[in-house]
Amino acid sequence: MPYDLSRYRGLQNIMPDTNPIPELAGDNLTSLQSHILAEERRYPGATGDFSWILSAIALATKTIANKVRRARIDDVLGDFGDNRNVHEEQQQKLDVIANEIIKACLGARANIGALVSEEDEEPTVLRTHADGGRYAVLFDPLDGSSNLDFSVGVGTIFSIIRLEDGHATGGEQAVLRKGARQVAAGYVLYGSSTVFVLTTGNGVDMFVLDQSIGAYVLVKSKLKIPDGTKIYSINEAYTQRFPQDIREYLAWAHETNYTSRYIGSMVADVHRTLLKGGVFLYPPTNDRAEGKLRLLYEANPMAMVIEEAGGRAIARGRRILDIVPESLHQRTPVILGGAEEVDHVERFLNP
Ligand code: AHM
Ligand code: MG
Repeated sequence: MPYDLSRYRGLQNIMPDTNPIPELAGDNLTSLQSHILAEERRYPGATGDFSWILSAIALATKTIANKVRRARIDDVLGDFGDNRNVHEEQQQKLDVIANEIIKACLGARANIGALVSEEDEEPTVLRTHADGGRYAVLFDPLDGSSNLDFSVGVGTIFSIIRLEDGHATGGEQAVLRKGARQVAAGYVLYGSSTVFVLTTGNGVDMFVLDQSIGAYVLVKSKLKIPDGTKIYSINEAYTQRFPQDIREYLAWAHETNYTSRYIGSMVADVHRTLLKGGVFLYPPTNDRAEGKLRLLYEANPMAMVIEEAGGRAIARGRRILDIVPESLHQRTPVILGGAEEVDHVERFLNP
C-alpha cells in the first residue's frame, strides 16, 4: 500500500490548521499502530498483546533514532569508558543508552516476562508467567555501533517469542527457543531515513518514520526479495580465514560477474539484501569457529524476515530457524538472501 501523498495533501486542504494523523487517512496512509491493530483483528480472540509490545518498540526506536541523529551534538559518540559487553567487545556510549531506552520502554508493559539484550549477560526477568509475563523480547539495541562515529547506518534488531507456562521464571531456559517459534521479528534501520521492518508471520511490511508527525507510516506491504541479483555481501578481507567451500563460492562469484556490497553493519546490509536481492554471508573463520553474529537476537529475527519475504537463511546446511539454541549469546554462521542466491552458495557447501 503506497504512502499516497496526494491523499495526504488533500487532508491538509480540508483541515489546514490540523496536523493530519495517520488514522484519518484511511487505507492510503497507515500507521504502524493501525497496521498492527488490523493484523490482530485477523485472529479471533486476540488480546491486543502485540500492539502493546510493538508500540513500546516503536516508542523506543523513535527515541533511539533521535539520540543517533543528535549523537555528535550531544557528545555521546565513542567508547563507553573501558567497558566491554558480554562478548568482550568495546561498548559504545550509545549501545548503553539504546539498551536503557529499550528496557525503559518495554519494562512497563504488563505482558512482557523477560528481556534479553546483547548488552546484558543475563535475561532481565520482569514478571512470571503467572503474573502475566506472556512474552519475551530479545534484541540487539544498536547493531553496528562501531560505525556510529562515521554516520553509517546502524540498527535495532528484535525478536518476540511466547513464554510457556512451565517456565515460570522467564529465565535463560525459558527463552532458548528455536527461531521458528518467533511470533514476530524485525529491525529498525537508522539510516538516511528511519525504517521499521516487521513480520508477524504474515509477510514483511516496511514503515518509514515521518518525523513531521512522529509516526511510522506504511510504505511497502508484503515485500518480496528480488531474485537474480548478482551481489554478495561479505567481509572479503577474511578470505584466507574462511573455509575452503566459501572461498570456492567466492571464486565462482568472481567468474560469474558478481559485484560486492558490504557496509559492515548487519541491519544495513540485510536491508539492502531485502530490497535489492543478493546474498549476505558471515561465515566461520579460523579464529571464530561460529562466525560473529548472535543467534537469538541477530540471526533469528533476520532469518524470519528474509524467509517471510520469500528468501532463505541457512547455517551449516540447515535453516537458521531450526537451530535449537543452547545458550543465550551463542553465535552462528549466517548465509541469507534471495532463495536462488542462497542456493548458489549452497551448491559449494561441504556437507
Ligand atoms: P555488533 O553487534 O558488535 O555491532 O557487531 C555486529 C556487526 C554486524 O552489524 C556486522 O554484520 C558485523 O558486525 C561486521 O563484522 P566485521 O567487522 O567482522 O565484518
Ligand atoms: Mg549486534
